[in-house]
Amino acid sequence: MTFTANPRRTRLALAELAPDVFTPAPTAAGPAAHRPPSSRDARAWVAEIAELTQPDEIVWCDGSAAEKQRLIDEMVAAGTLLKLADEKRPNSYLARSDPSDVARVESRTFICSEREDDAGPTNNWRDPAAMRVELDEVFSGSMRGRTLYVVPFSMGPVGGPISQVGIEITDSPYVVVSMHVMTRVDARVMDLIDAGQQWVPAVHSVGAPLVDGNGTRHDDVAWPCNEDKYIVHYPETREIWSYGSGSGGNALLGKKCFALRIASAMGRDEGWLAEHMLLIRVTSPEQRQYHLAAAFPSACGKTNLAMLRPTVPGWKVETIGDDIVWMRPGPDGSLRAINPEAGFFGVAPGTGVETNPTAIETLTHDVIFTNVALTDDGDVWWEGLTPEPPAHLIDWRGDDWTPADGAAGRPAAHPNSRFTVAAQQCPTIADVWEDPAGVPVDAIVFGGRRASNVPLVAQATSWDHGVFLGATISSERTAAAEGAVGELRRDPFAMLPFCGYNMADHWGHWLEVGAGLSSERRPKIFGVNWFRKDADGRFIWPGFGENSRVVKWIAEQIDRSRGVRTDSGAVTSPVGLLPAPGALDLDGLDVSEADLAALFDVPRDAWLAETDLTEEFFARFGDRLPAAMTAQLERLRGRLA
Ligand code: GTP
Ligand code: SPV
Ligand code: MN
Repeated sequence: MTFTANPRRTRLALAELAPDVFTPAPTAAGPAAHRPPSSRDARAWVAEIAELTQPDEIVWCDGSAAEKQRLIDEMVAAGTLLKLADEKRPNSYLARSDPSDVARVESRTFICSEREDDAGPTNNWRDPAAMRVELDEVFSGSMRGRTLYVVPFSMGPVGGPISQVGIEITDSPYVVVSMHVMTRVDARVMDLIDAGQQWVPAVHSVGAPLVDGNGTRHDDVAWPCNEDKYIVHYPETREIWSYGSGSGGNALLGKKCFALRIASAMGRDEGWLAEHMLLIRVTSPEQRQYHLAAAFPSACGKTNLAMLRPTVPGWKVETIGDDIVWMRPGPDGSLRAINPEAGFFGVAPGTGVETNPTAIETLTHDVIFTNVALTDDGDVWWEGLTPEPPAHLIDWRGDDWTPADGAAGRPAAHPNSRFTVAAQQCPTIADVWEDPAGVPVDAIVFGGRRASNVPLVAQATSWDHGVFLGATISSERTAAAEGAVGELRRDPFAMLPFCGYNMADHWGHWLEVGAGLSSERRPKIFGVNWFRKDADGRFIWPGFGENSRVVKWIAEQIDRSRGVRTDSGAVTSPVGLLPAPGALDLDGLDVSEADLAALFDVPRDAWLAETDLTEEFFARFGDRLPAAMTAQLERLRGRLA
């Protein structure tokens, strides 16, 4: 393969893919420091990393089924994967991680921009030059005795106008196989890179060389990792370096590292958005279609809403994505969205026939499970899969487990145990899910896990108000990252751990992108909260399939904004528009008047107290805070007063 940069060839290929809807935006606007290193030589880079990490061999991956099976067979032989019973769960496997390597490590996630201010107060900033020196040391010889895999991948359909490409180098076959499922690993990516397309280099090592400094070879373990971890991003040069973890977002670098942290910085420079959102197509009984993108923090219900099975008769929801959405203004003034991923890395606990039957159907074959429990007949189990646990299990650590252990507070599956499965297997996947030009977004939804204060649903009164709703999300912490579960924290745009630049600039960028959309096609913005509790700690709203009632109201509000419906669907409140009496379809639902009132209660004193906390939070951003956010806060106070 020759290596000549020919950007024009790529441009033409991209435009051909979606000629009517989209012409690719020019790349590399902005200051020189932000210019992507599109001319970086991929093969020289691989050689350089191999020189640094000293693997035994280098394998270039092509994304083929044969390659995947070969790696799986090797991992089964090595004890990294356990094959599940074929008659129960064909072509499916269980991985048990090291007990210390079960979730994202936010405290070891770094944004290394030239200036600290560009990372902002919500990120761990490190000086890029100092970090490069540190990482050179850390990665030196880190792959001794192992194989270095070169994984060329595309986020979004290969060559699509909203898509991006990268190469992950990793010494973990579990990561390679997971990348096969979660991204498009494809040899054609090298053609795009050779043609001059910008690409993201991503280096990953589990940090467990098999040959030590003295040249002595050690046996491998089932889940190699290192106590010392680094998840490092250089947003300006679009580089990722990850060390010490084999787990999820720490190691599958196409996901949070690229598709959110690096892509958000690309989007800032190039006029688009990379968000922690699900994406669905909703169809009404009248066959009208709506596309919704919804941001919720980790383990707060994106997969559930992405696979929603409506309880409201005649309504249909189809899945496009469950974790990440890239959105670009289209030439018609709409905001067009794709799911850049190719699979789901979903939370297992709580996934059952009652809560998410679509996921259960998706998981019947060809799944990699991580840290769930093993049944005596070679299948998997986790809390919430069935109402009653089996009498005996092997838990996620590989130990015997009985329901008595569960009662004693030792779950059989880790709370952040996950399934990795191809999106194509989802029975509700939309036929447009791989459209390179994306779908036009009609509504953007922000949500969090809030036991109090935040109503079931509220509509923003303007784009700016919607950005304010996103900026002020707070949510109770979940097991998706290290930290105290249940503690309330600010999670603006559900992007707190994922924004690759100053969060206040992110809000400013949203304001700007919104202003550039046509007023008819600009999405409407909503806030939702499925998690409100009563005094006894019970969820007031039944949630799951019943969330379709809220989705229906959102769709009808879009109809109203377009003059398709002329009835009045909303009443004002200090925090936004709430469903007018009777406008939220509660037909056939057993919810008391008192509960309904509690779901929409906006307690004035508690909200005034929240505005004080918001003011404190906003103050952390100093003069980077957009004036529109302060104005929205003052207006909210005015409405509460
Ligand atoms: P990441 O993959 O970590 O980004 O998270 P996600 O947002 O996709 O998480 P997921 O959808 O898997 O969230 C699962 C958790 O949310 C489980 O604990 C579910 O029980 C809970 N959940 C989802 N929808 C609802 C709902 O409508 N009501 C209630 N009470 N819980 C819900
Ligand atoms: C999340 O934590 O938001 C996830 C899982 O989606 S991980 O990919 O591990 O970040
Ligand atoms: Mn996520």
